[in-house]
Order: sequence, then structure tokens, then C-alpha cells
Amino acid sequence: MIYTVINELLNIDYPIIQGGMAGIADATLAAAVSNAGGLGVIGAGYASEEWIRGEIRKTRLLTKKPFALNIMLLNPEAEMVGKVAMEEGIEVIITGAGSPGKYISSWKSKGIKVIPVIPSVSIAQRMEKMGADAVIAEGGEAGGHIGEMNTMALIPQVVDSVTVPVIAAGGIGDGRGVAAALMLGATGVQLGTRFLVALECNISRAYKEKILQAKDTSTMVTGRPTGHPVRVIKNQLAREFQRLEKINALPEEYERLGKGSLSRAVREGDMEKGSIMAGQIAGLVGKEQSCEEMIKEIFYEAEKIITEKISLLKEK
Ligand code: TUI
Repeated sequence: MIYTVINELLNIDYPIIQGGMAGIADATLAAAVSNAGGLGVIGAGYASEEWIRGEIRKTRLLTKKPFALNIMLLNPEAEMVGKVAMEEGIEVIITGAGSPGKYISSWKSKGIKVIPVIPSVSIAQRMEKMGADAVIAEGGEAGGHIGEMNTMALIPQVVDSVTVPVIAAGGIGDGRGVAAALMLGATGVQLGTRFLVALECNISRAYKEKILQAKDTSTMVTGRPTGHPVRVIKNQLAREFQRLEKINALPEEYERLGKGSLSRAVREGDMEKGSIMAGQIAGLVGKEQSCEEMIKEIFYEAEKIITEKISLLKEK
């Protein structure tokens, strides 16, 4: 049994959090992960107040277990999302793509646990000072909006620089990744890409097939010059972004190209003009399973590996 401070902090059976994938992570996915013993997450992304409120209420009907709301801070309406979270009695807020500095004290005054995703040591330290209950250190292997550091180098440096628990994200897709994250000093993991092919994940068939067929080198990073690099599966849209980078295009041109592109992939299944966000571990994700099967399998593998390595040391 892998039992850490994260199980205690979040009142969950396995120290695993589902990525707050904007435009993807809804009540069905969040409830399935929570019912399987992990922490399910609704991804507020750029969604409307009505959608967010509705998904929170739906999740409550589908599970009695804890779940979280992910607030994406590039959203100019982030304050509204936080207000909905407080009104709806959300217990855990995970933030991404920016600093929750402006909101953290009001969220904490309502007893909400706040767990920011961070891409570097200095931002982790800043979040700890602001009162974060834990941090999710996310390496650039992850899908979607990413920082500069990779998971292998980021996790131990963050672990050494803060006293709050560190959850590892980016490049983790199975029990080996979980075991490695624990070895680096993390006490929990966050997975996104693997959950894209969960039976309970409501994305287009074409998106799921892209993940299932991906290989190690199938992703690339677009948008670096805009200050918002995003890891996606290579396609026509990604190559078009690459072309804009080469010609030093204006921010408006990136914006025009990116507008509505996630929804084109997620809802319409447009695999050429859509933004197929995914992490580098997509090459390892080869089968569709329920969230319960996935989580059980991941932790069975992690425990097996850790036990095998210990007995190997004893033998020598
Ligand atoms: O947020 C993510 N991943 C995301 S958000 C997203 S939606 C989107 N769509 C189109 C363009 C851009 C985004 C898709 N994927 N991961 C967590 C994450 N947080 N990665 C990096 C950061 C981050 C960056 C800077 C966190 C804090 C931060 O702080 C800056 C500061 O000034 O403190």
C-alpha cells in the first residue's frame, strides 16, 4: 500500500490526482477518478459560470468522495471561477498557468485547500509563502501549457526548497513513473495524458485514437515566443504555429490561429486544425480502461517495482 501525506491531506486512497485538463475534464471523469480512490478534478479552463456550477453539482451526485476544481489563471474570468468554487463549497482548488496570489487568502478563509501547479523552484517557494497546502511540480514533458524545466531535474530541487508536500507531474503514465516520482521525493503524482483514454473521458474518438497511436516523438511545443508554450500532438495546426515562429509573427496572429482550436480537437474530432494537447508519455499509453482499472494497475505496478528493487538490494 503506497500511503503518503497526500492521502491524509486529501482524504484519498491512492496519492494520485487527475490533471485538470481544460475543456476536457468534466463531472463524469472527475467522479470516476474520485470513485476509484484518486482525486478527480473538474477543469474550469475558459468555461462559463453555468457550466462550472453544473459540473460541480453533477460531480456531487456521482460521488461522495473528495474532488477538486482546477482554475486556469490565464482565464481573465478566474476571479469568477474562484467565487463559484466558494459558493459551491469546493474543498480543493488546484491552480495552473499563473499565480493565485490575488485570491489565495479569500479561498483559504473558506477552508479551501489550495494546490498550485508550479514550473520552478522560485515559484514553488513563493506559493509556499502565500499559504499553499502542497504544490504540483510539473515538468515540460506534460501536455498543454508548460514551463522550462523537466520533471527529473525539477522534482528533487523543489522537494529540497519547500516544506509543503510535492506532487510530481509531467511524463508520468504508469507504475514505473509513480515509483520514480516517489524516489525523487514526491509524495504524490498528477496524471493527465493517461486519463485522456479513460472510458469515462468525454473527448472525440479521433482524439483518443491519436493518443493510442502516438509514439515517443509524436508531440512538439508550440507558442514559445508568446510566453505561453503548449505541448501538443504534431499536426497541421502545430506546423502552422511553427511557421509563425519562424516569421516572428505578431501575438494577434497566434491568437487568431489558436482561437477555438482545443474545442475543434476535443468536440469536433478535427485532427488537423484542432489543438491535440498531450504529454510526451502518450507513446506509452496504449489501452483504454476505466479509471478504476487504470489506478489499480498503476499502483499495483508501482508497489511491485519498489518491492522488487528492495529485495534486489537485500540479495546483493
Ligand atoms: O496549466 C497547465 N496546463 C494547461 S492550461 C491549458 S489551457 C490553455 N490553452 C491555450 C493556451 C494556453 C493554455 C492547457 N494546459 N499546467 C500547469 C502549469 N502552470 N504549467 C505552467 C504553469 C505555471 C506557469 C507560471 C504556473 C505558475 C506560473 O507562475 C507565474 C508567476 O508569475 O508566478
